[in-house]
Amino acid sequence: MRNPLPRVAAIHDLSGFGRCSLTVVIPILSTMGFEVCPLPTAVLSSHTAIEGFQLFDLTPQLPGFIKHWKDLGLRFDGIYSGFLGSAQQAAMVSDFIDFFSSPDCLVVVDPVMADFGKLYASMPPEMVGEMRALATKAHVITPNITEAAFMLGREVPESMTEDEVKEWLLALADLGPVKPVITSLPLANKPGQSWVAAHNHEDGRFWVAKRPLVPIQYHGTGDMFSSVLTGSLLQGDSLPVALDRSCQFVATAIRATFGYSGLGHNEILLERVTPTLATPPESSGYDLLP
Ligand code: PXL
Repeated sequence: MRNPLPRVAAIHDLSGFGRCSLTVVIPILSTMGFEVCPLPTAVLSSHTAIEGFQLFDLTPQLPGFIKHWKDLGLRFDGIYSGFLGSAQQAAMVSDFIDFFSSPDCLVVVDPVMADFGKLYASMPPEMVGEMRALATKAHVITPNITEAAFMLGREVPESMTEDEVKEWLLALADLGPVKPVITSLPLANKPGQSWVAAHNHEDGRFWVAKRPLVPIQYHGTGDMFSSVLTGSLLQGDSLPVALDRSCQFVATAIRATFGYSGLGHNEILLERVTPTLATPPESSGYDLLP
């Protein structure tokens, strides 16, 4: 029997402050009409970019949690992983996917580990190889440009042409995922624009969505992007519509926040914009990359 409310296993950390992972994933997917079952990978006082963060790694607890879910006979329509508490967890998530996925289950791996050319503070270097291996199990992966470079063993580019973006997407698809997406693309000759691109290896097409750049970085926007993309694909949207909706949602959240003075990088006003996810998708614009 199908789950009357589609159910998603969300394998991410719980960070008390800083707008990321489960505190972003749950409200977004829940507003989009999904039951979210969190499998917490770690509990933190805040995300790891805030000095003094406290991290409690749940690696020893994961096998017991997963066994309980197996005993309960849970079935999932989506499996969506993100920040892992240790490199060993990647193999656990991989086994989780082998056990719980079915032909109709969408598997999304956000290989959260790095940004701006550097691994996050808690990330061991082995995480790169482990995330690359985990990505082979996913239908969709959503690395930012730094994570994509690390997974492919390449330098993080300062700028890229559209042809290079296509070649990177093909290289990511070669790792296994049929729909690779790259965010935070440094497009040459496109100052003032934020680009995300995707490839559907089934039909060979490449897609791009872009928005005017707002001159500020807020934490958690990558998690917002991947969560909306996951929800949109699970709702049955095409890849370019899902890309466009995710990009639009992040742009709306940034604009809703930027107009206030005094809000910091960790204070994006998510709840101000989550209700927009409950309405039918309104296309703002995507392009086919020729
Ligand atoms: O937003 C990605 C993310 C998720 N979880 C934790 C993080 C980060 C990025 O820094 O530190 C704990």
